[in-house]
Amino acid sequence: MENTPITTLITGASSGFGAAMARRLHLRGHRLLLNARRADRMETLIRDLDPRGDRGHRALVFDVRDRAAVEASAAQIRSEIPELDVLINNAGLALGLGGIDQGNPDHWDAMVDTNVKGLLYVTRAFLPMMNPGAHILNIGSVAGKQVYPNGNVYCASKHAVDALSRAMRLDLLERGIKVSNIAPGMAETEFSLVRFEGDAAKAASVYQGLKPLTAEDIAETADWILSRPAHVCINDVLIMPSAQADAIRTLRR
Ligand code: NDP
Ligand code: 8X3
Repeated sequence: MENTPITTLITGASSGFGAAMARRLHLRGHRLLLNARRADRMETLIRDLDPRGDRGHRALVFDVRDRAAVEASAAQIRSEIPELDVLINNAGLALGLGGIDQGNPDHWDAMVDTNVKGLLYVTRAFLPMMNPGAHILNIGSVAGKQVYPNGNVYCASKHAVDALSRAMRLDLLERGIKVSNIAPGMAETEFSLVRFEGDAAKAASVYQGLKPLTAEDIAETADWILSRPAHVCINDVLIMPSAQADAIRTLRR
């Protein structure tokens, strides 16, 4: 049994996969650094997990698109905590679902800036705290394996995450840092609510007639990946609801 807890940074921890991973890894004894923009949600989560504050969980409130804020947070944490064992790049979003000729360039900026550039900023800023044996887990998507109609820029951003997971694995080999990628299919979180800008009926219709994945399914997968022995790296997991064959085909009853 190790004396010092595993220190894990999860981006996008105020909702969905990130919050579920936080709950699961708390039970595994990790010390959590939870990032998102909504501070209140993370404070509530931290209080629920560890009411007395014994574990030292921290909320790191920043927008992953804001490079200066990411770097300032990393510098602050580096002055307080000696090393980071696990980085989970999970923060991300889709905005809109429509043809490329109808696309909103503001949505494109938000997706590329969050899903791709945000992931890069966080990884670059926190890597100096990571030593041999550390682990980076990127949350990609089936949309990073296959494009689907009207998914254009979101799919492109997740293809970039898929490529970056492979590139990081090459570049960090000599530093002994593992890199894993989880590529989920449809999961019911706040993802579709965000995609359709608060339209709850439209968001619910995405999952109508089938049983989607849950955030807990992804947290369980992350936990399994992170708890493999030191000599084993799970490079990539494509995880789908049984009712979804690929990015395009679903069975609805
Ligand atoms: P949610 O909308 O429930 O959670 C997204 C999280 O990302 C929130 O905590 C949000 O926090 C955070 N986030 C968004 N933008 C930023 C930002 N600029 N800076 C910091 N944090 C940010 O969705 P999911 O849990 O489903 O999504 C998590 C990841 O999984 C995303 O990368 C998504 O693309 C991916 N994914 C989701 C699938 C699904 O079907 N649900 C399937 C495959 C992949 P806040 O708003 O407080 O900043
Ligand atoms: C989220 C899953 O199929 O909506 O990445 O793109 S999907």
